Amino acid sequence: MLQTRLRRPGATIGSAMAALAAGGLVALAFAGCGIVAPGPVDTVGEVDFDTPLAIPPLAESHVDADGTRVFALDARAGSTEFAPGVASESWGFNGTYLGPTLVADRGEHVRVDVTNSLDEPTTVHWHGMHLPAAMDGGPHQMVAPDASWSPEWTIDQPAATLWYHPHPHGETEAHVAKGLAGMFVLHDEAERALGLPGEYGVDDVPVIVQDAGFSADGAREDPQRGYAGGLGDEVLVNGTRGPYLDATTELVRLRLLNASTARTYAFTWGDARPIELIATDGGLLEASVALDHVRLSPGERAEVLLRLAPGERVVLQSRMTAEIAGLESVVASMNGGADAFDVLEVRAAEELQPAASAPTELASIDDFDPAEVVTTRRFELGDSFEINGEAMDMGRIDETVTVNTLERWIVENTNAVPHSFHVHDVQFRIASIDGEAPPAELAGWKDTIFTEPETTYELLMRFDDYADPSTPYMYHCHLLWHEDQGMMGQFAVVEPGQRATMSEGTHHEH
Ligand SMILES: [Cu+2]
Repeated sequence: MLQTRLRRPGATIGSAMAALAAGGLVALAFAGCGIVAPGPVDTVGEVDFDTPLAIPPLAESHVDADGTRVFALDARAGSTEFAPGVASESWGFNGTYLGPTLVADRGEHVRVDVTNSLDEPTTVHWHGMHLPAAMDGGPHQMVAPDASWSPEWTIDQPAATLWYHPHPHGETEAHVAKGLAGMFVLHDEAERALGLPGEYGVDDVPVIVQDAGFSADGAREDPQRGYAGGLGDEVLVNGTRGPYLDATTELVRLRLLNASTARTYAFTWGDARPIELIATDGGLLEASVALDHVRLSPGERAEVLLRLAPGERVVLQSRMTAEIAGLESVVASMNGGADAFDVLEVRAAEELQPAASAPTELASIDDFDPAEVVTTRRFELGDSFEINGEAMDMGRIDETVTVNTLERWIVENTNAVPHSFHVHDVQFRIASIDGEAPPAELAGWKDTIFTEPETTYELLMRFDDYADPSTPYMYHCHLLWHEDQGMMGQFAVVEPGQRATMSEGTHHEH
């Protein structure tokens, strides 16, 4: 538990605006938004690590007569004791905070019976999943209070760490911040054959990282806000404050998910050992990469391996710098870009189960052939909550994609602060960043990227199937406040020659 002396000093609107002005940026776009920029936070060495890491339960499922694996998720309100004896209002799936981990195999047909026990509408979006638009859980698949929704699809993508969270237009930040999020793990035969750590909660551990604000007595409170949105001055893992993980094996696989609404992390080990990255958003890399840090913006995932010696303690930290944050230093210091956190302590047992060495080759990833690109599109993330100069309009299809084609999406952040870019339905590859090949940690399958200021990203993605002219998928900034403000657009996948047919008033309400 953090000590109260770590409360961040109150910053003022004046200092926030001074910081923004000093950066010579976004003043017009972000002024008037009530920004009270948070001051720098450093909890390194100050976290007691006195609480066992909560492991989200595995979601129960049954297999129907037709072979469909059926899960059930119920979005509900409740209260959670983030500090013993201090109840805070929270939301969760099948519980009071976060949700169970769904696990499925490639090739399985799955259905999730979603019920909404909240007193307001929400949705459940399957982030990173390749599936029909009508099953995607975006803002057109609203689930009314007391209503239910049962999307089903066939898992048809490599083993990966995906997740689920609400996506109601204008309310996503609030719904996620209250606790509606969970992990969705996919396995396949190729991944199993590698013999990577795979015992859930033992040597294959979900690490859902979220920042939060707390009052001195331990009740949750709304965090201060920077340009990206709310930035809490503490970090929770799986909803646990001050968490430690007892490890019993020589090799541990951590599935890092940044489920924060606004904060970007730079994960490192406290003893400065390299962080061994094996997978990104959409699955395994071709080979592991040893890194100084793993940067994850909201929505991104990373699987990392940790090799342990008997009895040692290793602390997962986040040490952000202005350079990693893509911010000028004065702006970084007021927007989480200079923050350092103790995140999770891993405690190795005195005797550890031996582990085979991890294979050097993890997956074979075929490159897309740029010569096969049929359509090139451009997306400008400008100095407002807009993409290509337009805010999200539920009744407007922005892009129409022909099914079974390869596309090139050029995403240019022309702003002086970072954004991010998430595409539904597909996993993409980064072909280039400002004309250069991406670093190894960005060379695999991605569905969400951190877009640095004044930087251009060339993405290649293939739309294999699921044409539906009447139901769009989303692309958007995954800083949830920005998304809620309208930094989002819609694309429909259609058959050759077909036109997207959705128009205002034809939303699929359930
Ligand atoms: Cu943004």
